Amino acid sequence: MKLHGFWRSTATWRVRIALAYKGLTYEYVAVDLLTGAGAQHSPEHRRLNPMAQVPVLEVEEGLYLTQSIAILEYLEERWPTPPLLPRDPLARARVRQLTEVINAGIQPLQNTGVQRHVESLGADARAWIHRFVGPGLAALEAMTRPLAGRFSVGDALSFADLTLVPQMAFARRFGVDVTGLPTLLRVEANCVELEFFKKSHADLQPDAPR
Ligand SMILES: N[C@@H](CCC(=O)N[C@@H](CS)C(=O)NCC(=O)O)C(=O)O
Repeated sequence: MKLHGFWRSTATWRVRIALAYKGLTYEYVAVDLLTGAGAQHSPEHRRLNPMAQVPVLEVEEGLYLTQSIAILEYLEERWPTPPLLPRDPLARARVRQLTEVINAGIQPLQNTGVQRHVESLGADARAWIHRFVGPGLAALEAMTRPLAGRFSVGDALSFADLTLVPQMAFARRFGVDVTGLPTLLRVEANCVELEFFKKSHADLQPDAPR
């Protein structure tokens, strides 16, 4: 497999953790989102993903999957062990609920293209990010509190944790106050001590600045 991504892209980071957790090897293709107009807009990349975003997982020669959560679902169905979804239907739905708070409710409002557009309108992209990421994480904290054990939903690792860890890193990068989120901080701490989270960290990727 080949993962087309960018070191600090939170959506790419989710997929990296899943691949590492499941022990799957892959080739990494760096897509530089920042230099010039961004390599995500090149005709070559748009052919893989007309949304001009990362990640893209090339599952077989010439077969491309986009949308990080669809990719996680694919990896889970094709390599179910070790699992990233609980067996119980309600617990599975809870995992997806928390995952979508970030995937649909927070991340789309903060991505590079949105930041650039907000700036082009003469507004403050950082203030924009604070407006959506702070309250989004506060809502996630309230929803996670009654469900969490060692991880976001009970004691088993799931998609919800794979979306949480990169999102918390993003929040800190932009100075969003995360100190009032005790459940999310506890779950994050339990995740980041694990080896596959450590090796998936943005700063350790080949295209991260040294
Ligand atoms: N829903 C998509 C979101 C992908 C996304 O927003 N990727 C960002 C990086 S985290 C991106 O490629 N941004 C480039 C841009 O906005 O120009 C997914 O989960 O894969």
